[in-house]
Amino acid sequence: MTFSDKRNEDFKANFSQLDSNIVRLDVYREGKQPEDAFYQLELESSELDDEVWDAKKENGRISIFRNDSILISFSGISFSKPEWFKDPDHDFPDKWTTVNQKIDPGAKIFGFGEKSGYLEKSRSRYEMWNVDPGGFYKHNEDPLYVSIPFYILVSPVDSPGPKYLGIYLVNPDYSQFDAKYLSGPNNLGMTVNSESLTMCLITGDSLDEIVERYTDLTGKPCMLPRWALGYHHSKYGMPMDQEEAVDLVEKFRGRGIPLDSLYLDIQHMQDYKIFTWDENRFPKPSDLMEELHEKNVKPVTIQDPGVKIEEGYEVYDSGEEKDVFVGDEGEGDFIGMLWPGLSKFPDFVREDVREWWGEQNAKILDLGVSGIWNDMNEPAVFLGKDRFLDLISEIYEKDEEGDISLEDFHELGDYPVNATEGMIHRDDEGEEIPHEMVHNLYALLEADGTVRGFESESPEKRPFILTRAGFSGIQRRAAVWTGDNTSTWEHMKMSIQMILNLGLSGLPFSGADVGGFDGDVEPELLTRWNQLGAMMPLFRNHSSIGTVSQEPWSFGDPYERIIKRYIELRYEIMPYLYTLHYESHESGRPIVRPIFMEFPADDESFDIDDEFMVGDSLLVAPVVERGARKRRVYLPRGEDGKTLNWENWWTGNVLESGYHTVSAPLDIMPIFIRENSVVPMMDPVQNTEEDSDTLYLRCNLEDSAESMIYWDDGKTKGFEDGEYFYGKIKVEDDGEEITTSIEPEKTGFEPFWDSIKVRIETLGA
Ligand code: MIG
Repeated sequence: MTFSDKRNEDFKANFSQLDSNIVRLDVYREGKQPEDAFYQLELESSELDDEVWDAKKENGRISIFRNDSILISFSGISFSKPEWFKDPDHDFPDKWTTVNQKIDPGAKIFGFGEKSGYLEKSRSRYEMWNVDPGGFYKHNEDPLYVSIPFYILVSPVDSPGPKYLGIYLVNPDYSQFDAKYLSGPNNLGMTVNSESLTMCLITGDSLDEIVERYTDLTGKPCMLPRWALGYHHSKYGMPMDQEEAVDLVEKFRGRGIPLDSLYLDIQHMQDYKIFTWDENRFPKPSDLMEELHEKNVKPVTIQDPGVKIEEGYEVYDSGEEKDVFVGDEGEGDFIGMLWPGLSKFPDFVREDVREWWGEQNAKILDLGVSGIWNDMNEPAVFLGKDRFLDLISEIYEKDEEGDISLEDFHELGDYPVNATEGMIHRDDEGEEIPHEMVHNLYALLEADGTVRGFESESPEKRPFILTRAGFSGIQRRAAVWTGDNTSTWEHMKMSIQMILNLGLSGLPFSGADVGGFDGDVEPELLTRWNQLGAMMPLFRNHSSIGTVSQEPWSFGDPYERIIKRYIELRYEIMPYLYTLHYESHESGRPIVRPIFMEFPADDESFDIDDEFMVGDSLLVAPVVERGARKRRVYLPRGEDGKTLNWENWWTGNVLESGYHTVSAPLDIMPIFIRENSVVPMMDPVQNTEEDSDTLYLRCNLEDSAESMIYWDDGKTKGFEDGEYFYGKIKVEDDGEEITTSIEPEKTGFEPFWDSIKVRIETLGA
């Protein structure tokens, strides 16, 4: 159904349907029907089914109805920048499409991917443009590394529209969202740097359904190897050489602290040249890889996109030969400054370049590297040609004036880290594509190339890619970490809100640098952050060069003992976490969820932003305040306000729904098990290669509890051919005895356990 308005710049607004739950809206100029967004998606839509949908134009508004009730209405359609627009840091071509949506005054907004700031996203403005904020970011700093133009409106119960509505702006172009209501009360404005705009409106009866459908569109999260869920250790500048790498791992093993992965940051390269090893410090990389594998530790190496310009350097030479690099608006290839100095950037837009990137990755994977860490892929460029020439002329001018000072130099040195101006791409047909159209897709396309490397090295193995930048759909290829945070309590708390919103944005596997990246961590913060990290999908300790060492043992006891205990806990609940990971791969649903996602009938739960659920059984209330030895906890109510019993994980004490102040000495992060729940567990192994022979069932049992359990070989793609175990655990207490059973749904793999033990007793800290 198409609407037009001759007075208003001849716009056309066309509604079509993807299915009975998703409508597509295209806004464009007469005669300029938009094509599907580049690379992203093919959205096959058809005429609206008038049994389900209806659309109307009244008083300058266009509204869409589903089963006779209004979904949402739009106004203010224009092909210019809106008044509320905030000038971005980058120059964009002057082509804009703007739309306002009327939203319920009481609506809450969630999603928007990787945004710092509060869990609820209204009263703020968001930009979608992948950048390196440089150094570290602050509360509400925007934009950041990842762009996901998707959000969910949750309306009050008495609102005329649906309770949940997902809105996905399909354009990967730069966009800005006004959730501050600058465009008018209860108007959520959206403007995009394009001649047309395509969005999908996703309906559903629950947040779960909305996220599932959003990932039906943009892709399901990849199934990672099991070691991805283990404890990962990383530090920029460490290990500095081969011996230190082995030594570090031996310290973990010697202290009995579980470890699954060790990261090698840029210091492992020769002069920061990607896919190389420093000759003196890492002379025998394949020996090192072998040694790490013998100790069941998976090496992950960092790879930035910038390729150093240096004849004789294999990666550069072969890139030149195949003409893989991004072009420059002027002539030749774009040249920018990155870690290795003047560099060129692969043009991942092209299929053959992604293939070439895959080959480079395959070589390093062949050597024994297990995972690839894609950093700087917004892409970050320290200094582009334009800025460089500016700098030179500024220096000349000042010099001619004869008064160039040290301060001047400092000012000149304050250059941007996102100097992508001038980049120009080519598609597979050789057509030029302005950088602005593909900027937000750069990391996603890079990941596509990286995956090819894994596939050619070993088609059977599941890839592990950790990426800093991304766009909607990155969940298909990679895990995300939330970039450069700081070793502060504020950042630890903020990470919860970021990770929860990432999960609501179709990206279930993410994590923050545990302990904080920038600055010196204090022992108490490191301890509290490891407690929190143990419950997050990605559990990686990472910090910057020149900051205090933040290994689990860095501050001795009691910190080491406590951190160790929580890393062990991580391994104990691995069967639970791995099951959640598998389910998130199948459905797109998050692993860690805001309280209200599990308890939407409980209004109070929407105000809770410092607790979260892991799956549907565990409520985690991390301590995010320095010096706190107790904390206030909200335990939500069930359907129809039903009071639930929540069991304290550590003491076995039962508390009812409502607010409580619970004790949280340094060794306790409050965790509660939901009434009638069972958490499948195993022994606290030292890494995911080790097995436990017992399946423990930790229960909070009134009468009966159920949980699913998934297990497979943890490494291969055999699960795609049915080589996995999936079943329903049931524990029942009829007042006399407790019985357990597992009803298998799939038995294509023999799971780890020989025996099953019910744990109802207190575990103790
Ligand atoms: O310009 O590789 O976010 O995790 O340790 C800094 C060094 C480059 C930024 C990443 C960080 C990594 C660091 N990198």
